[in-house]
Amino acid sequence: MGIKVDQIVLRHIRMPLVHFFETSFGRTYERDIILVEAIADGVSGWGEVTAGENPFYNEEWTGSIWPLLIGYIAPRILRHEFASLEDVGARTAHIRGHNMTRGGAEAAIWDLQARLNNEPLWKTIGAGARREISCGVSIGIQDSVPQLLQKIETELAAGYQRIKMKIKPGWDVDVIRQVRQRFPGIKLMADANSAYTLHDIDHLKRLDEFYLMMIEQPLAHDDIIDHAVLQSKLETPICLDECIRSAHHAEQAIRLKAGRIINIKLGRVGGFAEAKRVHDVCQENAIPVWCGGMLESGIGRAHNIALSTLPDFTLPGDVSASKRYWKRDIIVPPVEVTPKGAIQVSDAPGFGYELDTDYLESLVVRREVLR
Ligand code: OSB
Ligand code: MG
Repeated sequence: MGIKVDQIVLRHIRMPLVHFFETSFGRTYERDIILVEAIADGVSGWGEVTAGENPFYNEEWTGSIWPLLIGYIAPRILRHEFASLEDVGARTAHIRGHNMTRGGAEAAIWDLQARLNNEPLWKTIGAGARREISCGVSIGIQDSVPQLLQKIETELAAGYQRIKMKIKPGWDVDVIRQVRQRFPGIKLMADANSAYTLHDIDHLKRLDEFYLMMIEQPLAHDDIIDHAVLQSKLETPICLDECIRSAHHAEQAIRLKAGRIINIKLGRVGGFAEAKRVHDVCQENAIPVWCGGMLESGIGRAHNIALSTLPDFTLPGDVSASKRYWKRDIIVPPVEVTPKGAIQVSDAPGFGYELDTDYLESLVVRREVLR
């Protein structure tokens, strides 16, 4: 192969969420998303930068992405001869942090290569272990417990295979107890987004009675060592999200027994090549993985579906139907979930969906063409 990008178009789009989404670090009402279009020989590949509107999940946010793409990433990608897709991430690996921004550009080039090859992205990734992926949902912190119970009921009725609820101090043990009373048999897990410290060990141990599938990232966003201490005291498996930003981190976390499950997010680890390496490390060590989400538009969602067909993605992920987030998505058809809570994997070239170009353009608030 070998690939050379001759033009990059950046778009900043604004999309209102159907319902606000609340995590331990705050509420989101509408998404500001940066899309990367990478063009070679008149063919376009698409990437989505998965960072949020504020630097609260990690250091990246809408405002950091734009100048980094223009000033550092695009100049290193444009007209560079990449011998292999594996080399794309390496070209910007000297940039500290900002994996989601680097990953958005990297993913666009993987998608571009898939389209140049006229093959589905999952094939380019070397995945394709399954024809459909298992879906769970992530439910944000609600204004009241009855509201949460109602939401869970709706998602179960739609077929979703597991429920993840966001927790934070003041919205944890007592709320989970009520959820468990109402839904004793469901696959249930909790995501703390780094809201606790080791001082909360006794409090977190109280979660063991609810036989959760896992608790996700209870401690600091950049911590692995304290998670190992906590895991040795908890029966509930810990799943690591924020703190796994590379395959090396995954190796270290596994060696220290900091968790028993890893959530892989394409952007958080800087793109497809590193996501595959994280996957491989986990698979070699019998650590199951699942695909996390960042409230993506259809483009990021479609990338997540392709990634989720790697063999070690054995647990239901957070990749769910477009309509849970968007009244109208920028891809057609939108991502749909079967009554059994699965998404069928598309065999169409690239990320497998068409772009709704007119709608996409109507959402653009900023654009930059780089050559
Ligand atoms: O920690 O998984 C997370 C959304 C924004 C930031 C962090 C997280 C999330 C989610 C949503 O849980 C997952 C989704 O896209 O449905
Ligand atoms: Mg998480």
